[in-house]
Amino acid sequence: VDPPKWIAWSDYRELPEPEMRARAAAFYAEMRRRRSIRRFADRPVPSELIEDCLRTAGTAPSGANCQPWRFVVVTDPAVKRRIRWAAEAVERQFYEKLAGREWLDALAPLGTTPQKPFLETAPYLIAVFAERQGTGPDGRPRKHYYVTESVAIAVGFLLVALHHAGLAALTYTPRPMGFLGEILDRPAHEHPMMIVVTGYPAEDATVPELARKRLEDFVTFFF
Ligand code: IYR
Repeated sequence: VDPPKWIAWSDYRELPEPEMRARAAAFYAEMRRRRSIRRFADRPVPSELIEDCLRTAGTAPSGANCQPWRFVVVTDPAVKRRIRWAAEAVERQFYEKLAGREWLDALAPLGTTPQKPFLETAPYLIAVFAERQGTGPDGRPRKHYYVTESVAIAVGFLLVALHHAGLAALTYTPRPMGFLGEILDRPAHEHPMMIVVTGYPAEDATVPELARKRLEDFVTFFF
């Protein structure tokens, strides 16, 4: 392994403290407006927008910088239809058999059902896969580290980027999700993690009135 080349971090920009405070507050004000929605408009979204948001996702930190994420962007109506059919089949099983009373009770406030029309309505389905291993320069399998954490951070970046760009999104996780790799023809070492559904919200999109925890209820300042 070659020793790394170290360069000055010239991209870092220190800001005056008042500006830091203003930016932190403004960013929070923007992020608190984000919601998951389940009804999308079928209006088209420029692909450049999605590409830039995916570039942002690709700036996420990752274990040993393996960047073990793979995003498969789906717009083809026929493929979206296949994904919807497969997803609704596993959802019927989930709601009827797998979930159980406790889980269904926890989901009740979200009003979710086995029907997933958004998988066809939304212009973009971004299927997220985790590469359990990569390929080294010699073409041999190369181990990846902290794969789940790394991909989850990248998805977080993606959600922030989409919201910042003015799009709505939903993280969607049917279980089991093996059908996703089959439909999208992914290799076996890629583990399906979720589908990020994105586009404009439907005009009549509603969201449940949910409360977010207050800072004191999820942060401990340990001095
Ligand atoms: N995947 C199912 C159920 C579901 C589970 C959780 I945890 C949620 O936060 C939301 C839904 C569905 O999408 O209906």
